[in-house]
Amino acid sequence: MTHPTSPRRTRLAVLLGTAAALTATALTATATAAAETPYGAAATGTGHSQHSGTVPLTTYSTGSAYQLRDTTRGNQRTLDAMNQTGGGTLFTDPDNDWGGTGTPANRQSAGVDAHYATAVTWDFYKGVLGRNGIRGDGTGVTSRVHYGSNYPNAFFDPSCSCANYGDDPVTGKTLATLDIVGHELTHGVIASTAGLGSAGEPGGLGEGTADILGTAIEFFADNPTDVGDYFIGERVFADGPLRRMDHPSLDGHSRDYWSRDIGTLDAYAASGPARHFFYLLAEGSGPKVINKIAYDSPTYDGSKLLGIGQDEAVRIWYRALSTYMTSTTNYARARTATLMAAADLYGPSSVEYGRVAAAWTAVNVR
Ligand SMILES: [Ca+2]
Ligand SMILES: [Ca+2]
Repeated sequence: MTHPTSPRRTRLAVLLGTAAALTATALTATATAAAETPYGAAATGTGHSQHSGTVPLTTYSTGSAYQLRDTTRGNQRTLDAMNQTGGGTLFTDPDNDWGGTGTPANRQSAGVDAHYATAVTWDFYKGVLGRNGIRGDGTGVTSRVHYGSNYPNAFFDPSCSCANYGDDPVTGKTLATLDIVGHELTHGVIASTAGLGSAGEPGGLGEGTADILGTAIEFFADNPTDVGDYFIGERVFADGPLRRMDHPSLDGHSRDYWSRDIGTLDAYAASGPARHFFYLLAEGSGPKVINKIAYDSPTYDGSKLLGIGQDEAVRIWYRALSTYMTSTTNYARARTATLMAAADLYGPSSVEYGRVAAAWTAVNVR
């Protein structure tokens, strides 16, 4: 259990992209425009990441060097923020082999994590959900790693489609893991779809949505080093994952079930029932081992639930988000939105429809 005044609690309260963080930082997406050249071509490099092992990277050859720039996915670029909170320098490399354990190669390794996970996120949204980029218009994301100094946090700025990742001062690791990158970029998807507010129940649903899709992206990557799990940020911090989905309150902060006061809590605590709903819908209640990790998900009323699988649960949540949710959607309306989405996708008499209703009831949203 986490003590309320521990450093970890402070981190929870600010972690992963609040509206205040977004407005506090004006990023310049054009910082590296001068580094680009019209005469290069896409290339495939090799990245040595901090969190995901050795991974392929789509890079860009200028003819004399390589850049962390992906012209096959909306010109996504990855920059070194050089421990500042503005500007940044596009990562370049002479031989297209990136990262590693040495210095300065280790600075590149954080860029590898971000560039890789941002490409996976693009492929997930396009391949699984038919969405063309975070904004839906084919434009890519600008990522910046080594943001700030001793900044164990990350955030997304929709105004420039820019994602920023700091480094944890304890472990020295970048925050740009598959699930955190997926979480941050999903804040961009939310901004382009439902536009869920940042406070109250809509704020909780926004953070829940980011954790749900971030987790789906981690599973989608099928990476043997960072295997899929229902934890958020499990690879970064010395004291374990930030949040979990099967039993949210085990982080010492989140709520497992809806209650009348939930809209008065911070958005991370208030996101607990959304995460828990998704886990129950996907995997069901009670003990279960997934990728060698043991879970045991409880229900509000002691009901025993069967899951429909993560793939269908993701499709239902995304359709609800992109079709029925709005800036003011609360938990009761999220239940309605997901039921409408389940009816659209699988029919109003489907097994899926019934299990959506049961999973909401199991987190006390009736
Ligand atoms: Ca993992
Ligand atoms: Ca995870």
